[in-house]
Amino acid sequence: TTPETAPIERTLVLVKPDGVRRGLAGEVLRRVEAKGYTLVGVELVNAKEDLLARHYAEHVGKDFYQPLVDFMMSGPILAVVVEGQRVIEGFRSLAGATDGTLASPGTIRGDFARSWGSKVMQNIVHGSDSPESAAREIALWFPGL
Ligand code: RTP
Ligand code: MG
Repeated sequence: TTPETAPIERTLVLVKPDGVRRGLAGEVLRRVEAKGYTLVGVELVNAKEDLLARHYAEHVGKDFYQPLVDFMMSGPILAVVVEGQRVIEGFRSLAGATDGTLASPGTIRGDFARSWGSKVMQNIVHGSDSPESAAREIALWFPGL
């Protein structure tokens, strides 16, 4: 019999400006590598508004959209392409729930993010939510990859 395999996926991980500011970029990469995923692209980016508008196209028009974009421009972002079997779901699981207050301890957000009021967006990391989002986002942040 042939060994059981799952297709290898790629996902886009962002360590958001709060994560970089707090010195958590290495901690995020450590958790990704400890889980067994592979780093295939890493870059520190000062994102411009047009890149963020395309990245967050699904949120344009929501009340948190402009504060979110302003937050994402408040400092450098570590953009990372991560590869592995089921890595899209796997990284979302490592990241935890969007709201850091509610995210389970043991997850990146649960261990490092608190949130209230306008700070809900400061949740350390982003991870693509589907294969379609991953392909779209990787093309935006790593046009050469
Ligand atoms: P992400 O895209 O960053 O991985 O997070 P997510 O899927 O868990 O959350 P999503 O719904 O896609 O929202 C994107 C980011 O917008 C900020 N946010 N603020 N009510 C609010 O103020 C609010 N809701 C969402 C968060 O930074 C969230 O990660
Ligand atoms: Mg999302």
